[in-house]
Amino acid sequence: MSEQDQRHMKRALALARKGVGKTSPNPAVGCVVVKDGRVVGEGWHQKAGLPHAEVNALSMAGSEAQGADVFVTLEPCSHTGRTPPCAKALIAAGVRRVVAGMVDPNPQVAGKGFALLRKAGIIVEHGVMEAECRAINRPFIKHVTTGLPYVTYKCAMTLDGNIATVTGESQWISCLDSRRYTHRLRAAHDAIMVGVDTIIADNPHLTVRHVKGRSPLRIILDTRLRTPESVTVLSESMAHGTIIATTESNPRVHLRYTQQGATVIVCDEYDGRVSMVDLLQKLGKRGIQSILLEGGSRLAGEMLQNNAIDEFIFFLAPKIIGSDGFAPFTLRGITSMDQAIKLQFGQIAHSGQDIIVHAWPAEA
Ligand code: AOF
Ligand code: ZN
Repeated sequence: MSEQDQRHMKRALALARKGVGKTSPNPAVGCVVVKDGRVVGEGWHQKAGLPHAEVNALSMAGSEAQGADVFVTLEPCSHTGRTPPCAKALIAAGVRRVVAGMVDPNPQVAGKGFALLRKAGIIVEHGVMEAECRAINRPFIKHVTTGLPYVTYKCAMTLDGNIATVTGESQWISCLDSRRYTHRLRAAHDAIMVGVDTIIADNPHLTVRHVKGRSPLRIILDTRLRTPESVTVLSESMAHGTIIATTESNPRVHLRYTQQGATVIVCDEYDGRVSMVDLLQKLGKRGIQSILLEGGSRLAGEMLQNNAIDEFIFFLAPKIIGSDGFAPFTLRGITSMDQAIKLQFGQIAHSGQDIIVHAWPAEA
């Protein structure tokens, strides 16, 4: 790959990033059209239902697209979804070469876009800056290939690993900058998930307030339907965006919540609790691509044990609470280090007085 190709793909990635967190259930995609070394078109996918990145870039390029090279972070689509196939638009525009970051993992595309382009005599290359292209679409890749949502667990903890004091108080462990960051995270997810104990203890809003952006759905795990009807997330303006996941199928009790506008999902029971596997499958089917898991520790421990957490974001505050506090995961029975759940660190950054640590499950 030439230095110039890499430069153009970098630009396509920067364009794609403008859409990250806004395109669900679609991927974020960026595209650059280059003619005789000059950029003549740029575009990115802004929202599901709106034109794809290639179509936006081609429309900016106009007749200059004829004979041009196209750099796109994802394989151009070959199917008609909410919008027509990009591969056909590229063929119609008469481009010479298409350089893509990665194959579209959507089974409806998965190589068919490249095949269409090649059949029309267009030069196709792919795998350019593939790792970076994949990294911006982890939730899309997981959801489109497995049907399951991508789960990110976020927690604020003291430097000695506590998420609350013995009385359950946790406001505030992290600084204002970190809380703003959390609101940006919320705005970029389809749903926030918490356990019913968190709802009872904190009566949280679970909305986006500190930054601009839309509030995601709220999912409460509530095996025995203990959520009080008076909580904030069931208030008139919020209940329609709240889902209660339970195992109880008592329609009379459901009515308490559904009459307020909330949705109740009845799941299989596993070990006396909502089956995580069943719940995640049901949420995935509803088109929920990404979930921000915000606690409490029992739910986080259970999700961890089910290998259901895809990404971890820890805010580390320079504070110490000591041994009366609560740990971020309720998880018992690990007695030797080789039983430890192993993670690998990703990006580490400062956030006001805190440190943000990204981690992923360690590759086996
Ligand atoms: C592209 N360029 O910018 C995006 C692509 O329903 P539709 O028509 O929006 O199609 C959605 C699918 O198209 C999505 O699942 C993914 O496979 C692909 N997204 N493809 O060529 C784009 N956003
Ligand atoms: Zn497309």
